[in-house]
Amino acid sequence: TNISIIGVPLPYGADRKGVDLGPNAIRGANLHERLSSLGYAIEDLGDLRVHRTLPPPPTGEKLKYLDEIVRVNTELCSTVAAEMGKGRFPLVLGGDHSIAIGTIKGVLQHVRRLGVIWFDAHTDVNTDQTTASGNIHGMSLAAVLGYGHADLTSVGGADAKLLPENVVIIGARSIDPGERAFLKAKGIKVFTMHDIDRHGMKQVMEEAMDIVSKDTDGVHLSLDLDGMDPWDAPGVGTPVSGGMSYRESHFAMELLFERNLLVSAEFVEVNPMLDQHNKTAVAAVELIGSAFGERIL
Ligand code: DIR
Ligand code: MN
Ligand code: MN
Ligand code: MN
Repeated sequence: TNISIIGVPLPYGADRKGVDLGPNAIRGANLHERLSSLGYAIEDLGDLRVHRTLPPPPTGEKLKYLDEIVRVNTELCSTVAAEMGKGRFPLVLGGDHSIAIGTIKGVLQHVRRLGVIWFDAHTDVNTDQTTASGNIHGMSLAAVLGYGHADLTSVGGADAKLLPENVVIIGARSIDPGERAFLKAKGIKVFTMHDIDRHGMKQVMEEAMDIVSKDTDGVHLSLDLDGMDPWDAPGVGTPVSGGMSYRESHFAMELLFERNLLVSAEFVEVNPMLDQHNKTAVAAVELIGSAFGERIL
């Protein structure tokens, strides 16, 4: 496999300074060395251009920084699609989780029937109708399913979308009321922290992988570092206690590699300004290592 690394230093979907520094923090934690030593040929395309400063949105805005988020995601979508067209594996580094819109829409241009594993403390299925924060990183999964503001759902073409039966969310523990209703209405499978406690990561991952690989031609991993416990990944904008442990998260990645399902992946929400000794970027690189075949022995 040839891997194309694409940095997306976008902070606007989280509306929090520092997450724009995520891609370089992840590179700085020896990402290239780690993947090279596993035998992959890597090309780092660098970072997409993102406007450095924008005027703050009016209070109560339901889609903060919409235009810039749509612009960057549209560019990301073309970049991801182009790399996949060359037979390469896109590895996208965030930036906030709104970039899942561009990544997934780009992947969908090549893999029409796509499964998605969404690793997150949250479920990111708000729309402009349900959001309390106005932060678009809480709306990205809804957008790629075809719900929400038309500017978001039409990135890379409105007809390409994910089907709810091909998506699983793992690690959720903070779900807004509107999101709960959405997940139920669409029948999206959510493995909450309660499910991981009850059944263990092995069973959860096996069920999850069965679901996302059924009638699909490839799986995308969208991994929000806040899915991990803040003890192991403190450098995130919206930490929620009681998350997946260091080992549980690793084990999930190891199981994913064994099934060889992935066609693309993204690691998002690393915020070095909120981190302790780059711990969260290091965790991201270690998870990437496991997802690409690293083993302890
Ligand atoms: C919350 C937080 N549900 C929102 N979402 C986050 O703003 O819509 N997603 N932090 O990762
Ligand atoms: Mn998220
Ligand atoms: Mn999250
Ligand atoms: Mn590892």
